[in-house]
Amino acid sequence: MDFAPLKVVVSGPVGAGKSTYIRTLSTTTVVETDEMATECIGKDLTTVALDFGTLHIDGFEVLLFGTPGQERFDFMWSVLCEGAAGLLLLVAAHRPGSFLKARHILEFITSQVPIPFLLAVTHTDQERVWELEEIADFFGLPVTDLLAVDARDRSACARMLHRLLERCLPTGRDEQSRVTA
Ligand SMILES: Nc1nc2c(ncn2[C@@H]2O[C@H](COP(=O)(O)OP(=O)(O)OP(=O)(O)O)[C@@H](O)[C@H]2O)c(=O)[nH]1
Ligand SMILES: [Mg+2]
Repeated sequence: MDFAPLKVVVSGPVGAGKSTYIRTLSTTTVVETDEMATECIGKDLTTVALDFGTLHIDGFEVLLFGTPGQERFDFMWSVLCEGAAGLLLLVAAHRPGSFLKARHILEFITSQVPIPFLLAVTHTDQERVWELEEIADFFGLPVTDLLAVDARDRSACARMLHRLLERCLPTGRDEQSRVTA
């Protein structure tokens, strides 16, 4: 039985790993809109419109749409969230200064489209990181809404997506996540 493709939005503050996450998981050529950053954001390139990639997982075709992280491109959030089945909000554990912004993104998106979401906590391998429980407290969420993920690690990214799909599909499948390579 064929299922309609599922749209998943990957959002979060600058440098959380959104573009990396989509690049890591996509099995088709990723559409990227990274340009040289005009502000000091701790890296050279930044997404200015969207990232787009696709993959098959758990029998579904998933369309991954990444948002820009910079505030001045905030208008893209609602554009990209139209028709989305779920949201992955990426938050870098070593950048607590970005948590408020991340909470704002989460509140904005889920107030526009009340979709299931998970917090993907990246950069947990860095020094001086916040623990998952502390981040959950900051967001006022149960710790079960958070999962540590290295956006460069394909298995970890697939596990995260599998967990989100279980939330998007109430009759979600229990079998191990299968990513088509
Ligand atoms: N050490 C470490 N690095 C990571 C992890 N996840 C992602 N990265 C790196 O962090 C950087 C994130 O950059 P991007 O993927 O461009 O981040 P982004 O969220 O798309 O940023 P904007 O488009 O500017 O909003 C990349 O250099 C990744 O390789 C992680 O868990 N640990
Ligand atoms: Mg990006």
